[in-house]
Amino acid sequence: MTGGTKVISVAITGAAGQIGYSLIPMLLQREVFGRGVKVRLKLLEIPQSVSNLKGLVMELEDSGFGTIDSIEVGSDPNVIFQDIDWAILVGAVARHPGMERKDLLETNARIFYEQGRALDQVAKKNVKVLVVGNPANTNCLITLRNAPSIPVGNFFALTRLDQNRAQFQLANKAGRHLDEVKNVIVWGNHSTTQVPDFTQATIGGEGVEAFIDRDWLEGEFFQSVAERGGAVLKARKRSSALSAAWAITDCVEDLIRPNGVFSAGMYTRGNRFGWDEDLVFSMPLRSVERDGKLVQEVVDMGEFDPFIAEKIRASEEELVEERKAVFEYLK
Ligand code: NAX
Repeated sequence: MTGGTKVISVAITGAAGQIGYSLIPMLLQREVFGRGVKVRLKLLEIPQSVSNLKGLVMELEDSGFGTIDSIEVGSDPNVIFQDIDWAILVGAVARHPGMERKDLLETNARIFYEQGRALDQVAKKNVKVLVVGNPANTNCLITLRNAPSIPVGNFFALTRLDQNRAQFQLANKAGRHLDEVKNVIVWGNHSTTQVPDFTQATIGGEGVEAFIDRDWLEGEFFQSVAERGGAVLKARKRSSALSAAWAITDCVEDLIRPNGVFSAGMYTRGNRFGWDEDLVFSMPLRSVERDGKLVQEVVDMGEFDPFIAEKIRASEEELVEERKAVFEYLK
């Protein structure tokens, strides 16, 4: 608190990237950290992009956001992560032509290994960490394994964009308003093996199969959600940024206020589904108050539909393979 106003420290990495450009004003404008709460922005970039970042800072200053307390920029996570309440880890290296997937995993593993260690050393022990940079689930696993002093329940990987994409596809196909679509769960990896679970979803309180043919749900629906990012890239010549920023703010809100069921990747240790216990896996969560603190619990959605169970198994296998490729970065 400064002068009675609550101030929250929020680190955003990759802040000079295209998601950062949409995300930062959106977080401030939607007041996701609470009405009237001021934000101490701590923006991390690689040294070559700090100058770009300074341009963004000038724009933020010129926009006159009343919700900004201060802005700090830098390229050392040990400085930027000092005493933060939130870390939104967007910065990552994109796959460039000719780059093997294995090299992509390793390049990013190094980033999240370093940032996990920095969080462990200098962030508040109750910091909440949302990993966005791809491969998001495995990067989140590396981060939490390298930050052992922070509870594993404070780490999340973004799959809310997949949830939002799936919700739109269902509403659009059924010819109903988006608001009527509920309980769309995304299981597994944020990749093409992700599992948008239509069997739990409802439209206006009824199961989606009352409106939409099962063949379409198992075929085109799955494919269109998995390939939506690619479709945006093809059309826009740049990857999703506005919708990604919106999904990040949705997810932060889900984590800050009890707001119903949402999907995010969380650590699988102690899971009741029989999955490998050392993965970050997207699952249905709910924020609930316990002993005066807001925590996230896994929502029981009942038995899995056999088609969904098989898809979940494939996504789990993919995550196990990703983990093998980065084993040397796991503490
Ligand atoms: P950009 O390439 O526009 O921006 C990435 C930024 O990260 C760059 O400015 C770069 O300099 C910075 N960066 C790289 N290494 C860094 C490091 N070690 N520390 C700090 N900053 C670093 O990508 P953008 O479109 O903004 O996407 C960012 C990441 O989000 C990508 O990995 C992307 O694949 C991922 N996404 C994840 C999504 C999800 O649902 N989990 C959806 C959207 C997005 O595709």
